[in-house]
Amino acid sequence: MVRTFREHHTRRTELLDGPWDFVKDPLNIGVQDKWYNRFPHPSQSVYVPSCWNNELGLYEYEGIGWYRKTIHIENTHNIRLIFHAVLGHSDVYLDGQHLGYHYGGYTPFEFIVPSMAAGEHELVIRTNSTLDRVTIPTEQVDWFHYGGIIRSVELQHLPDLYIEQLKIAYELKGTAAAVSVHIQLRSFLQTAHTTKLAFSEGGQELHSEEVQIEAGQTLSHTFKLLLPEVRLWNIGRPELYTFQLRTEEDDKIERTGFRHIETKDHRILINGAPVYLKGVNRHEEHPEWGFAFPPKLMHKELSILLELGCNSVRGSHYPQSPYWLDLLDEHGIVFWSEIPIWGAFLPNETVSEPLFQERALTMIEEMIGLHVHHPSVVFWSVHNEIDTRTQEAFAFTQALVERVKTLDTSRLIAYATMHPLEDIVMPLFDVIGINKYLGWYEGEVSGFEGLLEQFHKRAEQLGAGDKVVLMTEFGGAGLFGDVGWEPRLFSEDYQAYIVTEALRIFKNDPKIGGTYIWQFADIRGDLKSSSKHFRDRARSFNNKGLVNEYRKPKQSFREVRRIYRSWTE
Ligand code: ADA
Repeated sequence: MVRTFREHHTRRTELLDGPWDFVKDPLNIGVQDKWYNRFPHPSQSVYVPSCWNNELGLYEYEGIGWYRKTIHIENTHNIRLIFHAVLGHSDVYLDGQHLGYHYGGYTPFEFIVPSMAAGEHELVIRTNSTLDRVTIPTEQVDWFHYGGIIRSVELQHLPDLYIEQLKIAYELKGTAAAVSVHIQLRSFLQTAHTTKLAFSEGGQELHSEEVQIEAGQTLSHTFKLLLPEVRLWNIGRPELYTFQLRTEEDDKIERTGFRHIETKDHRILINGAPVYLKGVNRHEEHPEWGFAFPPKLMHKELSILLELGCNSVRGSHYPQSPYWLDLLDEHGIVFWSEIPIWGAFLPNETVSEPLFQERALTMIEEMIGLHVHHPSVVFWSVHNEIDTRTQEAFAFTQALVERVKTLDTSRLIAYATMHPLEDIVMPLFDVIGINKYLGWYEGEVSGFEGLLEQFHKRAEQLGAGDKVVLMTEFGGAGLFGDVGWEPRLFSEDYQAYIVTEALRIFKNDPKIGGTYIWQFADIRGDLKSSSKHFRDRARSFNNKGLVNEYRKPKQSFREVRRIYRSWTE
């Protein structure tokens, strides 16, 4: 299951999850040797979705991997193949023909095959997880370089006239919602055709009309409706609406919620009321599954976050599973969504590279396309910790922010900076996120008071003094089980001390609108004996989790639970 609800009742869909043949290609000979025509022997069987690094013998493997699956089509049909997420570069082949290429990692891509003949077909995908200086993320990144097909592969049977897109936007006027429904229909027919459209919610038809579509064409069409009284989605009070669009032969279901987001007096307002965000940073990662995080564990993760008293999650550092966002929608938790530009060691020249920029813009489009209907998403974040002191970063940021604005103006545009006192990009945003590790990488945790004082002055000077400021990262490592009488570095005690002291300081600052602790759970790190980076990652893990990698609570978890639950604003 890819979502918590069905996206189609009429359209036939199936997941191609399960065992696929897999072979690694460390010498990059597969293309030359035409593995897409004849898959090599021997191969091993790997479960999809998964990361290959969770298989024995592939723990450290970064590079090219080929997958194969034989699919059976009962009757000749138009087929849509959706790859919900594949890490890195993907080339897809069907019966030896190249269907196309995609670069990314955490967003879907698809291919349409009209009139696919009945019988057996061979689907092959060549993936490459290698990171370099213009991939996103680049080779210097603080998480493990996993590879593989990390989310489901889906096969859909399309009728000759099918729904290609359904997009629901709205504006609230009090409790009335002015809804604008944008649809795209595509025809494989040889002649013009008229079809009846019906749009409904909860079994009640809201709109119907007939539309004509020319032979072989795509029709874009928008209709508007007014819902006189809607119940609003809010933190902890998640009202959701499930809309269905039907044609004579096809359907598409989208779920959304109605809420209004704005900022005022350094606070985020949801439906006019200020909220203080109590959050954590969450990687969608686990030692047994890597980034192919199973839905069952997401349910458990959600219970732990609710237990902690959180009302928000930062999806560090990439677009997370729609299933996870469905759960957040259903429980009224605010989500921060971002693309995987991880900049702490990003060379400044990289941000001016056209290929890097093009990839970033595509990732923004794909992230918004994927998550746009989720009411839980309040922030679109464009990068994390790039060198925002430079003109290159300013120009790049401007392009990213502009792209977000062309796609969605209903959310807040955000980023996270590690240079709060020198940053020049602040004025471009609605929300500034500060990442600082006082008490861990530098200084004492008490230094946050002085730092924030200076930051607010500087923001004022830059004309950004009225922005919402969130503490998007802070914390320190605590090795699970290492407790003692004194708070030593790397002990659970010291980690709990840093986090609680930082939370106290931030909550006393009226210009801070929320906190995201780094991080929810320990994650596997990118520690290499040959590299100068991440040398403090004991066990090859980033150990700053409030829970360890198996979601067992540390002392910091219990302290934060006490604090977050006591904050009632
Ligand atoms: C950065 C970064 C995180 C993580 C953290 C740390 O702020 O954004 O991904 O690497 O530092 O643990 O040092």
